[in-house]
Amino acid sequence: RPLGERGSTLTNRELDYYQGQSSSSVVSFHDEPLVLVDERDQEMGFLDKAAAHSGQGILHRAFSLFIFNPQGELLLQQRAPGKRLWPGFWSNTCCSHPRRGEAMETAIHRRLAEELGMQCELAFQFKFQYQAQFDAEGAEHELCWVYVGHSDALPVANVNEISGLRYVSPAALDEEIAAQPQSFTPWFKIEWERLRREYPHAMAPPALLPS
Ligand code: DMA
Ligand code: MN
Repeated sequence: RPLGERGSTLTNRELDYYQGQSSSSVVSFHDEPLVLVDERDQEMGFLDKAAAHSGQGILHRAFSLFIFNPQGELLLQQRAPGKRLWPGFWSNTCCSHPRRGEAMETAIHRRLAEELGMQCELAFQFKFQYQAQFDAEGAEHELCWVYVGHSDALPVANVNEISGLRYVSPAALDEEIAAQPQSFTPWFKIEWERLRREYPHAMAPPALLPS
């Protein structure tokens, strides 16, 4: 199957095969200026990424993307070994932060292209605040906006960010999280539970995919 062809029958085996085509451009930087916010998501200032994630973390604006294929399966990513926080953990399709002066709408599409080589319409669902400690020196502390998209496009992983990709059905994912909670990132488990409970219609595949 040529790269770029829409693959509604894409299997996890094909997904692995095509990762041979992965990109390796550097897309994350410790000195990216992130947006600090208060509990109501009002901008409070700016701080570089390393400082915003050190110690217990300083509340900043972030996003999490969930992309489903036409079978209603979620595309999961495994975080690359070089990630400072939660390397090797399985997580939602894509996560990152808008930078100083960057609109959220711009940031989500930028990062999806940088990490997965994908373009996809994304629908905002909800935002929430959480703090999660990774180790003594680092944590996430975010006001995170959650988006859902539907696509059968072939993802091509950026190897600096992603070490594995796979599709999983919602029911199988529920079981896996219950059996192996330590394999998944903390924000992903919170977001997944809420999407399952409150946003089932958003996860269901649309009758016709936009072309
Ligand atoms: C940060 O994700 C955002 C969330 C929601 C945890 P990340 O660590 O993958 O982002 P980046 O690589 O930009 O630091
Ligand atoms: Mn963060």
